[in-house]
Amino acid sequence: MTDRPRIPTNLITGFLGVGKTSAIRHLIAQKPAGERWAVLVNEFGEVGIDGAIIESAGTDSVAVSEIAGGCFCCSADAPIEFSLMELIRQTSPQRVLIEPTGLGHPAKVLDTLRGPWFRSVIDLHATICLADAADFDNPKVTSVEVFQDQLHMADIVAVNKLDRTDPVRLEVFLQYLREMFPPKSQILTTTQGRLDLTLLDADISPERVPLFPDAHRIESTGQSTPQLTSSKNNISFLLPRHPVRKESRQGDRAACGWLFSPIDSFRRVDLFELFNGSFDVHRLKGVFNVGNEWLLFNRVGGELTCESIPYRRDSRLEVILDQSSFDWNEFERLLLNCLRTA
Ligand SMILES: Nc1nc2c(ncn2[C@@H]2O[C@H](COP(=O)(O)OP(=O)(O)O)[C@@H](O)[C@H]2O)c(=O)[nH]1
Ligand SMILES: [Mg+2]
Repeated sequence: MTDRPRIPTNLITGFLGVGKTSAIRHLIAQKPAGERWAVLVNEFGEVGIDGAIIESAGTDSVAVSEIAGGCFCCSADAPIEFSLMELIRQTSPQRVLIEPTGLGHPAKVLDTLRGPWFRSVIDLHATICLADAADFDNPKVTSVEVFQDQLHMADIVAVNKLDRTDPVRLEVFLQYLREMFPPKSQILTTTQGRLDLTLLDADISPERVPLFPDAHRIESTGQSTPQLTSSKNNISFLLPRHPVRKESRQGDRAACGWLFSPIDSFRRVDLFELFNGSFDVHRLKGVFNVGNEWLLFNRVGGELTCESIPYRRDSRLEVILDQSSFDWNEFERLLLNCLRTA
């Protein structure tokens, strides 16, 4: 592998729900014909959704791998080295994009990419942080050291969700970004993660060091270590109406995911009602068979959106809360109530 040209690689960072996956989908849509790309996605919850979303957006020339069940920045046995090397070995990509979890600290990943495993394989390009000006107004988010370091370690900050950003708040946030040191290579605004392909190869300097290198370091929670999931693996274990449930917890956040048989079909109105409920969701995402089509649900804070998606493998849901415990049994009962009767 060492005699090949090093592979341009970008980290696409940002807090929960800011638009990282949307940005990757948009970048994939601009991929030059004939180029092979690989995308490595890390998910906080045990049931990965982003891999499915990105796979649906791509073509055969985009390989997607997903590490679910914890951040690769803070888990003792996080297999980023193995999984990324394997992805590169199997697919010989001409570009690699990496989406860490919204709770992920970029420092360890950047160190790994610059370290002995990848130095001769990867050519580290711009780290692009998506950000939401509303988060900058939310003390629950601004107090998170990982959030601060995601901004601090980015070469480029793209302030997303401009369509629902108050202009005064936006200006305050932009001013903060302009005053950061070392200065950003670029600061831009966008919606729906629309990043221009040229950003991936933008000039970057200098090498940035974290403000909080110990934020989000290894925690021993007793939870399982991250799994390299190919969502393709799960189907044979899924019986209709008997979902597999995977709970996890990190610090003061609880997460839970479900996998349903592809045969299970849900009533969309009931899903809308359940997902719009008044529980303290930080992030909810899922893909569901609703009979005549499959839908991708996305909730960030109180905002729920839904779109059609070509993914067909299984229905799956991941919920991340801003609280450490929750009655998941009751939530699962309500979820099962959304199933159509056979
Ligand atoms: N209103 C609005 N919603 C957006 C924008 N960009 C992304 N979203 C939505 O925000 C949610 C989270 O986006 P996603 O890309 O999955 O964020 P990620 O968690 O950072 O990967 C999805 O429902 C997106 O459709 C935007 O510019 N404006
Ligand atoms: Mg994502």
